[in-house]
Amino acid sequence: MRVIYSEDHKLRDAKTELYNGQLVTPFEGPFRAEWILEAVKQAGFSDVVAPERHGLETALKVHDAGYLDFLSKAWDMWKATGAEGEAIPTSFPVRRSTLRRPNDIDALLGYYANAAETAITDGTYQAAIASMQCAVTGADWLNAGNRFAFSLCRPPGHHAGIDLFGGYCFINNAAVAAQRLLDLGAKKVAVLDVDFHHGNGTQDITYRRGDIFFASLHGEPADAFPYFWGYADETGEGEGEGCNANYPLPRGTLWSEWAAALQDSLSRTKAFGAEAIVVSLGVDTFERDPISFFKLNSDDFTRMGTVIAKAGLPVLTCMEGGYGVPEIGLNVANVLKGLEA
Ligand code: SP5
Ligand code: ZN
Repeated sequence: MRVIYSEDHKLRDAKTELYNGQLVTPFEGPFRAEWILEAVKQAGFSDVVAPERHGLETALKVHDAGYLDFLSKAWDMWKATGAEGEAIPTSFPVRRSTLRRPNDIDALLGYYANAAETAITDGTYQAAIASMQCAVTGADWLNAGNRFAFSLCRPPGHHAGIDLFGGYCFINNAAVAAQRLLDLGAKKVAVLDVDFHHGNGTQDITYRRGDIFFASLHGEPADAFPYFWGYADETGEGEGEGCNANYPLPRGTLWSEWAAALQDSLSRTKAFGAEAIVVSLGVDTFERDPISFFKLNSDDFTRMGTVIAKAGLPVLTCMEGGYGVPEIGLNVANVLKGLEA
């Protein structure tokens, strides 16, 4: 298992997250990647490398050019207004309003946001680029004939849509990795999203495409972020019809029910003809995760890796969520151990 990690994740160090009506220290902070790297090394995964430099060529195939341009300039535009705090969206296009792109930075933030908890800060874009490079480098490792890679992406990516940021995500690392595998010759790939939250950004990107099968296991949208995506009847459109599989699961879900959904998603992945699986790995399905409501324990994460490996395909694991508790490191390491078992 090659591990790809960039120190540049530290450039994403927001001071504020809008949570329960207050500006709190973000759940998604640099400590996460530190804890995960430490635990992964502790578990014996010692092949840790920095990502290769990659430009925006692959990202531009899954994201809108105006959106990436906005991300690259948002902090400077925000600072130029004299604002004291971090760049938090406050006004949004809604039902019956226009979707014309505005000029003003406050308006642009709302135009490109799918949630308001996530502030853009100095260094956010640079960290998001490094995170994306970890994913691309992992895809290249698989393309070279290797079975497994772990891209320790931070910030995460699965809530980042074609032209949307939010849910702590800016660039969709897993989607960029999937695109990279296709560009290098794969005909079909799958993205399997096991984060507690629905991978709405990945679904947005893949929904009308027939070359990427997207499956997501997540908390029921009526009760869990991102709330407005992730129902089972969202099955894809056009060339992508039948290539999207959502598995919404209730509060308190245990391994047994969760594993049944995983098994189904893997059968569908095989039937689709995927040549590789990109796993969007969130460990926020853990029983003590501070913002989620599934009940997986640390041993379940080992089982998860083993079940995914049994599909017999190359697996690129990209880091997504998982918060608050020291066990996030152990849980990630357990998935990697399970994969290689
Ligand atoms: C990558 C990832 O896991 N992103 C998750 C982003 C979740 N952000 C909003 C969470 C809202 C949780 N609300 C908890 C109830 C508090 N009243
Ligand atoms: Zn999550």
